Amino acid sequence: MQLTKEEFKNRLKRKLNDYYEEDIDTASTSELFAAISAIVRDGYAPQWRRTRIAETKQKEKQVYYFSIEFLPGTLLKSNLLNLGWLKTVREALSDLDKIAEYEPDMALGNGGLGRLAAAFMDSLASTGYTGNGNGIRYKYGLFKQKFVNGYQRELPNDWLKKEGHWEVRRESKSVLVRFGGKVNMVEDNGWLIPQYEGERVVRAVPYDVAVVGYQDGLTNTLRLWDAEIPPEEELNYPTISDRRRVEDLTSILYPDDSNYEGRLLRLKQEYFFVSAGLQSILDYYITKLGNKNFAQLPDYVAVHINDTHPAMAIAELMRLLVDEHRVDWDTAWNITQKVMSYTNHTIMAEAMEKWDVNMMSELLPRIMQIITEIDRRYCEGLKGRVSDAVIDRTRIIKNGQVQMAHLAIIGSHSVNGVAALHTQLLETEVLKDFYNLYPERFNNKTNGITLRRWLQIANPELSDLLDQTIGKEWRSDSNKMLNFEKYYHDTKVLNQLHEIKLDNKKKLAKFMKEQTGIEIDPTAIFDVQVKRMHAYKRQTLKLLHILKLYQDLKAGIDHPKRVIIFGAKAAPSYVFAKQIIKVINETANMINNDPDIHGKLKVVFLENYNVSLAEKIIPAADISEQISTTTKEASGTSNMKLMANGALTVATMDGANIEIKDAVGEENIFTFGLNKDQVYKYYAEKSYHPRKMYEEDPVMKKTVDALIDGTVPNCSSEGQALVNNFLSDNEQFLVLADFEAYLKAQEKVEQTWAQKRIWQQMSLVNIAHSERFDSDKTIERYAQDIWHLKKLKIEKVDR
Ligand code: 26Q
Repeated sequence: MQLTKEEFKNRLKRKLNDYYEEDIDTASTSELFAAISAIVRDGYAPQWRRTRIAETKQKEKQVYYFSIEFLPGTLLKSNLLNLGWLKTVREALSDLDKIAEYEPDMALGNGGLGRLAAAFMDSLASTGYTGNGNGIRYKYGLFKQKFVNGYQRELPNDWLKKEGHWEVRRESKSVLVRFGGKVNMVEDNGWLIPQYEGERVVRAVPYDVAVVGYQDGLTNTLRLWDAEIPPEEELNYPTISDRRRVEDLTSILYPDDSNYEGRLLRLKQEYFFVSAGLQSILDYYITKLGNKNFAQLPDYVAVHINDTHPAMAIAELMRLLVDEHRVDWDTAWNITQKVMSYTNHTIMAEAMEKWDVNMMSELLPRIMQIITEIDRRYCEGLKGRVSDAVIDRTRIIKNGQVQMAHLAIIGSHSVNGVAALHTQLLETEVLKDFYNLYPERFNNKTNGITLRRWLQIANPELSDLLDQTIGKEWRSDSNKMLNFEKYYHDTKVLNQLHEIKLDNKKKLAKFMKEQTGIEIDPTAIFDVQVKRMHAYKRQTLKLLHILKLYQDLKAGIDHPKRVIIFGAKAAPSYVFAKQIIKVINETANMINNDPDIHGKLKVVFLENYNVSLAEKIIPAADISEQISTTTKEASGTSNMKLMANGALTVATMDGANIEIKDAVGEENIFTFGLNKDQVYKYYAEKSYHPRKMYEEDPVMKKTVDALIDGTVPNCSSEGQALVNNFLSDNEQFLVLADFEAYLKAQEKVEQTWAQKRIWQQMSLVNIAHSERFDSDKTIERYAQDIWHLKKLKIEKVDR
């Protein structure tokens, strides 16, 4: 029996009355939110319990997804949707959207990597696999971004202060994690066991968040760890600053998304959640599954490490098996390799994690010993079989540093990239020595997105149109979306598509007006670039395009009306990224207030881009900017969300853009720019001389000069910094090399915009083919190829 409107209202009345002695029309938004979320928790509780029981009974293999970031956004609507209640509740409460806005984003991640982890959690539950997330319960999520005089300011994101949380504290599942001290190996019955001295003991307390699968899926668990002082250790933490050091462990999420910094606290965080997670896995294996035969562990457990941040799991599992459970080294190593698998998310050298050996020895003496032994055996095993140079390049410990990617590859049975090109580059360039050694370990798993959130929740109007045309099955079977292509010549559907987009643009225009005061014409082209601010993603190329349009309009050269919308946070320590923000904000200010432009061009940089803001912007986009330097964007996922919502992509042949092009066909995407061979040629031959390009191309020169000739006000030093960067032979991201091609691609955009029907048709093809990037499909491939999972059988429940 499905929940009816009346039944929902009765439950809501009861909760409001019990908790607050209020009624639906007298309760405040926060009270309504707390009451509705309590009803939702009651709704999934039976399924959560059944999933747990089925797990212990059926004993199917489970995957544990270890990630230092999870970025689910808000959970109210997605839980309602997955319970099958969203429509009913929307009908019962006209202001559901307003109530839902009360919920703070669970922003325990920086960007793509964290969002992918959240999407995978949803997909595992929805496709029927038992998958558990393992991460950190940060007290403060990713910083809140404000602009002051055009500069980025960072404010703390105190997401836990509001009530109505989804988490359950599971004190009884706490474990202890040890740091520092000295370790001596002593003999015990012929076995060398470590004796610790003077170490600090921290208690890891799990907070479990239910991951509700779609419709008849499972309800899985995302386990996030908090750090506390163990009650029995109180005396070892006598001072306030001792106590604070424990709190600090899980206090903040590192806001750097690509620049590696070897900070001690980060190393502590990594070990903390890895050790806690593995201990709880082994506890479960021993007590619930009643198994002490660790050789069988790989038949029951897969541990996946999301980038190298959890790579210490390899050494920690060895420690637990060898030291705590007395498994011999070779057996333990065999088990570990079979259990572990690793996803790489970047080829950029500056993002590769390396930890100082001395730092690691001091903080984690036993782990460092184990890594040293893994490294020693690795080198010894290869000696004489491959050249010393290869051993030297691939070993784990080098120049006093632990190469985490090498540890991850050596200790895993699977290494995957996140888009076809990215995996190819791993195999042929970045990790080619490893590929030659272990070709069978390498595989590609192109990223995906949860279409449920990006269509059914963010774009209900488009979802209704799909229902009316192709039927509702696409909601649980995304393959069906391909049928939407049958409406390619259907004028009525094309017009409806246009109306829906216009409607979404009106809503966003209203929101932008409220946020920024800028007046927006919803019939203009909405040109969107949303992602972290980074030199390689080239928001700068978009900026140059804006300046070119501005100069044209000033000179009387006409262009269709356009609104350029940015959303991007810069890492607080990333000076260049912050300079770009300042310059874009000043450029926006100048253009938006220039009467000569007559509103033909507007630039809106929305503050604090996050999942919730993405849900507002993406359904309103006409153009999706995916303009990274080819080879640099591992995959990208906003590209997928935008195409699913009918935006047309302007793209370099980088990351998953290539697969988007393959899916929609060349005629339904605007591609431009250097290909991978051209990019590598510039690097190899050191033949990039942008100043020459600039001197020889008057259009380029005039555009770039706008940053330093006083055209853009209030940012002369930042403007100069950008220009110096563009003109340097060392500028790795080749901005000026792609400038002309980018302008040409944008001219094509304008010509296509003038042919409304063709635009709608292209949009329709993009929507239909976004099915290819459904994360349910990605997760099926991980489940089959890497983790070897079987689906859990579970009965349907009444909600
Ligand atoms: C590392 C060390 C110390 C502190 C922070 C970090 C750190 C944190 C986050 C390094 C990297 C990240 C995040 C990387 C990320 O989001 N990468 C993106 O992953 C997406 C999912 O695979 C891809 O689509 C994007 O192309 C990739 O940039």
